[in-house]
Amino acid sequence: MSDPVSTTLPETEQADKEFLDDVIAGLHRQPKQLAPKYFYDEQGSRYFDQICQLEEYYPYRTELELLPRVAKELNDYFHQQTSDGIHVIEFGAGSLHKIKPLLEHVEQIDEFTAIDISGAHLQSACAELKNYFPELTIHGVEADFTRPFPLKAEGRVHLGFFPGSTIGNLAPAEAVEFLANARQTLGEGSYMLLGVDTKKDEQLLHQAYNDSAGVTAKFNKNVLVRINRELGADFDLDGFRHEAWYNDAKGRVEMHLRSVREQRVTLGTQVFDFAKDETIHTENSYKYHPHEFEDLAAKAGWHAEKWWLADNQMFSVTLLRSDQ
Ligand code: AVI
Repeated sequence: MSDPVSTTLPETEQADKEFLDDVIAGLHRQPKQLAPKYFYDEQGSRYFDQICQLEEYYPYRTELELLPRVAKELNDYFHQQTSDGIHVIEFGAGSLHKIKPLLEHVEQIDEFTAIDISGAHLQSACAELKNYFPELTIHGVEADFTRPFPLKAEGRVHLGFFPGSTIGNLAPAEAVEFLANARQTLGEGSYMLLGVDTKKDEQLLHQAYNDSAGVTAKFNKNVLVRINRELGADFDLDGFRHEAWYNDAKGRVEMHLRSVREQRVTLGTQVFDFAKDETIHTENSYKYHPHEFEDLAAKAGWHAEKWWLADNQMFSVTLLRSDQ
């Protein structure tokens, strides 16, 4: 019998070229920007895991506390819908902590595919998950989860899983595109379960993205460390400061790296000039009321079947069903 933990490796060179092209294009834009997916090299994934353990960063633990209730109700729901086995596909899987309540409570799940951009991190997480659930067939796939992805298994019930409010890191139009692509990947009659951060008191949002231990600042700056190391740029790390604030009009937390002085950065033959106080916009984290999210998902052909709200209203989980 073959090992049920399998891996698909990407075209590394193509990924490097895309990283280079995106960084150059992003730093030539006005205002300058970098895509948040580039936070997640090995070190960046580690920083993110540390963020999830912080007292101030409520999304991780609030969702984790909510998921067992969601999973128990989902178990009843799926027993009413189908007698078939369920294949869960997690997009942007990271450390695979969130899937555990689903695997513990939804009895029909017999196969799990984890898709993540950070391959090394994913493999160790898949191996660890296998220790907890030895009967489960597990696939780890290193890929950009925002793109359509060919699923091998046909004729099964597919449940997409996208926890952590990672959908909030996409602009609304991109989120609709992602949900439409996911619908294409998962196929007709499929389902999707998403964790979505809610709108809330600005002060709580501010604290969550400006933690007192400075981990979020390291996470944010790590993208510059990565650009220096992998692309040979010469960013002076002390020349940039982490900043994050809630943009009420847009309903999102923005993260930026602010240049503390006038400076020049080079990357190969490319030259980027920074004015004092100019920023690189590194991340958006959109927050949605459940009904706002329902409307967004509808634009991608999904129907909101159920949603759950944490007791303190700080986080929501929505089950979508693909419209026939
Ligand atoms: C992964 N994502 C949902 C996190 C968020 O809250 O937007 C990333 C993060 N950025 C700063 N802290 C955490």
